[in-house]
Amino acid sequence: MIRLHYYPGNASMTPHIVLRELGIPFELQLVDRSRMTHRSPDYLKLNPNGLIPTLQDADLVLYETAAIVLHLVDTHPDVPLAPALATPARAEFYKWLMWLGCSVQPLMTHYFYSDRMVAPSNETAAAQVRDAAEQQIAVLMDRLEDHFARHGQDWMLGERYSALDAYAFMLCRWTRMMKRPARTLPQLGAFLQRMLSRPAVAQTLAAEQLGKPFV
Ligand SMILES: N[C@@H](CCC(=O)N[C@@H](CS)C(=O)NCC(=O)O)C(=O)O
Repeated sequence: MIRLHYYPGNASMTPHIVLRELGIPFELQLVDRSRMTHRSPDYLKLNPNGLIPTLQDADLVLYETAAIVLHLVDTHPDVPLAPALATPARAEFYKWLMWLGCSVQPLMTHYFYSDRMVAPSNETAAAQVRDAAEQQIAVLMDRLEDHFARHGQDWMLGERYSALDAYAFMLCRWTRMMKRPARTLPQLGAFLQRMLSRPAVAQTLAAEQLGKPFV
């Protein structure tokens, strides 16, 4: 059975939502960050980066959120969470997946782990990194807002829901304590509400025992 190593609210939320959207059996394995389990020898054997998530699918051990998403959608084509291979729509899917994973998510890392980006104990520099990351995240949230405004549809790819929406939901959710949360933007606010009304998302939040505010 597929096993997802997760921690509540972490990057594991995207594959968690995708697994529930697929409606396939899987088990959740908590990586207890409060006990530094993600740096334990056993976990490092699965994911030498010591990061969450990791997915086990039979003998396959996979890390990196975007790679896990692609593996899940490719192995379950009966539930189309991505456009067909070698189509323009699939190329758009790749573009947005990489944009979320390679452009937005690393800025989140700078924001949440700003102390790691500077010399040890340099709190002033860490605050500057955090503020700069927050400003750049706001610019990218505006870009996402514009994307929705331009196509005027419900989901990242327009009319059709895809795994991208789970990824965008998670990253928008991470802005909820920032000065200008994604939920305050008209298009993204409505998108987040649409996501919250999906059973797979509600089940994910409940299973991860997350409280309000959800977004
Ligand atoms: N590029 C990785 C990043 C994963 C990542 O940064 N995970 C965070 C949680 S959201 C983590 O494990 N942090 C623990 C740490 O950095 O010590 C991915 O997408 O899987």
